[in-house]
Amino acid sequence: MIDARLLATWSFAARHCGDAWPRLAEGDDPLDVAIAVAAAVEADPEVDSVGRGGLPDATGVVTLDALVMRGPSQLGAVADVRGRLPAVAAARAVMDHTPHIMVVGEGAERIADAAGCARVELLTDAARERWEARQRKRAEAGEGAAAPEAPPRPIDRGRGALFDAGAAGHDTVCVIARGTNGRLAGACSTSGTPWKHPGRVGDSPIPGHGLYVHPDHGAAAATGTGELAMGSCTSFLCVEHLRAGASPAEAARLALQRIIEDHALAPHHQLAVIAMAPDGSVGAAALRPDFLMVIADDAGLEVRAPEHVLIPAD
Ligand code: SD4
Repeated sequence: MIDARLLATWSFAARHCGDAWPRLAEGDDPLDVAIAVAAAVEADPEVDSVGRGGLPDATGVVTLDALVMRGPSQLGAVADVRGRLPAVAAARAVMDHTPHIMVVGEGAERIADAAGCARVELLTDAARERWEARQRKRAEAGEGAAAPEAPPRPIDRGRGALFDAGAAGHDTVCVIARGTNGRLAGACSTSGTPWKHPGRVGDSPIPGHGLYVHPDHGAAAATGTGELAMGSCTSFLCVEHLRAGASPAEAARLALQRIIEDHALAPHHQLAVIAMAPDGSVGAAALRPDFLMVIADDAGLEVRAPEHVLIPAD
């Protein structure tokens, strides 16, 4: 009997992993289950950065990016999607119903409509109030209202929300699943960096950057400052370390060590990597503290810190 296991980023995924776990344990397709968890997080307005409830771009518009993947020839992604949920279902439709891997903007919204995604106002009152407060603050400070701004990093105290009231950060739900058939699959979804430039796309929907799955070598996903992962192909690199024989925690640490080597890090930069080997063993690493991961398996549901934190608390 092959052990099934679910692995996800941030404590806000715990309830949704718990809900989906019985399906995986009973033999459901791991991609279906990973997508179900990501879709549930997207729909949860208490999650302040993914899907409905996510913080908007500089112009007050929430846009979503998503990727689903079973392996190098089975994957689909969407980016810059407005007003549709779940974005992961649209990504699945790109995989299942088009010869392409990524579709963006209006084209992705058409695919979402054809896939039966709901038309939803993604900007909640709470997110709008935070955007308006940010606009006021910047106007008072005499800064251009739409100028780029470095967001504070997300802090996970295990209470669901990652950002103190008035602050803004960024994060993503990444889910990796191993089914009872031993197959791996992954799904990730994000509303990206708050106050991002309109049209900005991060690492999450890009294969090998925000998520990578190889059926023979393992799976990895990243959350945090997308621009770091995009410059160093973090998820792909992590899976390459798995392929070379590293444990999941060590593979994640090595992928983040490359980030430290490649980038001049700023205080708001954070990146965390979760990894699963083909045998179902899991591990994670984060550049900085305050990242939590979720594991659901036969032993129950666990929310815990990664094995490695490369840069100690300030
Ligand atoms: C991005 N990595 O768009 C994604 C989402 C995020 O922390 O901000 N994650 O950069």
